[in-house]
Amino acid sequence: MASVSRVFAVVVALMVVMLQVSNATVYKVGDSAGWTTIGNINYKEWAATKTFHVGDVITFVYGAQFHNVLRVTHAMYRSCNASVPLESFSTGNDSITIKTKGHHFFVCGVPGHCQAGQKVDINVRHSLTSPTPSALPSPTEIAAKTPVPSPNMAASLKFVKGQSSLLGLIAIATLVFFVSD
Ligand SMILES: [Cu+2]
Repeated sequence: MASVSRVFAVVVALMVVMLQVSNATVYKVGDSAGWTTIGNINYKEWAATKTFHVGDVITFVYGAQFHNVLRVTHAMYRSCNASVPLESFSTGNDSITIKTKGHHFFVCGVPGHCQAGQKVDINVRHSLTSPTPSALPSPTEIAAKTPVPSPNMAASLKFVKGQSSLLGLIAIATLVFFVSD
């Protein structure tokens, strides 16, 4: 029984990870045009059609000899002053995972490019990982009600904590079903 529980705990943990991975969206900035000054791409318009979430990946594809990607503050974004960037990327194929809510400002640091419109504001309004403790019983409550069969099961319960409410609910429901079996 204990070994079966252990295997099941691992399966549930993997399931949660896979669900979370499948929820993350990869956005290529500028779509087929990429990160460029050619064609006067309106990156503000591009971003306005998207709903970004924490965990999504923003990809900048460009000729590394022509452009770069600098993460900057709002003030630097507005004034196109990229002299002290927060982060810089220059491979020509840069994937940046959005880890927090709010605005993420990026500009091209090549002189004149930001002024020409090569700048984008990634605004994350919602968060997939924000915990909603009131929406469902906490893992500790469930653990208190049912005997914990193995340390791994306890670890997986802890793992579930902090995931989105839906994923957490699925995992906890599955665990409860199994434990009460
Ligand atoms: Cu550029």
